[in-house]
Amino acid sequence: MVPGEPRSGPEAQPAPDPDPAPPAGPSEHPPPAEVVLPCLDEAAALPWVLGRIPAGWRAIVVDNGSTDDSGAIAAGLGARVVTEPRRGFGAACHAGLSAAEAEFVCFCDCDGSLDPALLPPMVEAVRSGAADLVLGRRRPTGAGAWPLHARAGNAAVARMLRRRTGVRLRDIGPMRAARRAALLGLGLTDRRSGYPLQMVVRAADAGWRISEVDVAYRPRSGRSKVTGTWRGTWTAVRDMRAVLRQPPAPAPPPPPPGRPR
Ligand SMILES: Nc1nc2c(ncn2[C@@H]2O[C@H](COP(=O)(O)OP(=O)(O)OP(=O)(O)O)[C@@H](O)[C@H]2O)c(=O)[nH]1
Ligand SMILES: [Mg+2]
Repeated sequence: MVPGEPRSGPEAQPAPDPDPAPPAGPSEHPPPAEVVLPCLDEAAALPWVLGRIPAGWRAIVVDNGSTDDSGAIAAGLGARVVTEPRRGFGAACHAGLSAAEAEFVCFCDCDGSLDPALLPPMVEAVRSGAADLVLGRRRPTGAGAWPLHARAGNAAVARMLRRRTGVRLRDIGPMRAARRAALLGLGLTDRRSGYPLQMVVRAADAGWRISEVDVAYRPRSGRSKVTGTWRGTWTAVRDMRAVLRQPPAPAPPPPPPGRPR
């Protein structure tokens, strides 16, 4: 069992620590799991998101050029902050993965739409060998959490993924868990909106077992950047199409070690 329980309830808003610990560097004893949180101007959501990181785990907030003090706020709340000046969701996610040290790495959006407290069972599924990659299937908690055009686009991508790889997923969501070394072995190259899809495609090509679990999807805090804007949606669709056009990697890396055969 991977330890980890939420430190606070959904309504809790932990106050910034007045005397925060210095950001953690390379550790002799890394935590059992780390949560990579790509972050572009998410000051409003950070207190809740970081308050929901399971106890004993570490948050890696990847500051992707924020101008709202997100990096300082995250550090003040005890997160490890990694700075990635190159814009793009994939650039931020990959900087976090590259900086991570734990055996298990999770990804979660940093806008308050997804609850990191739901991650421990996902990691446990990987640890136990039940799956190699676990995705959170987003279940909107109400109107406004997930605009219709974004849901339709996502469903279309899921259908294309199935045609391309045979893998049946109902959502290509951003919340995930897998082994760090195995993720690095996928050699992901996309640094924009195609990153999450490329991860699934390459994992499928490599014979990973991919599963999904339901996770609540709430209206984000702060200003929408992707699904709430035409430009963001268009860019995401273009990036994902480019990923699906890529031929399978010639010699896919073997499935992650340590799983029962
Ligand atoms: N869009 C975008 N998000 C980034 C970037 N770098 C980091 N992020 C973070 O990536 C996460 C996902 O981005 P979101 O803007 O929530 O994308 P989305 O959920 O598809 O759409 P909205 O919530 O409607 O904006 C958030 O935590 C962002 O702060 C970037 O360059 N672009
Ligand atoms: Mg969002």
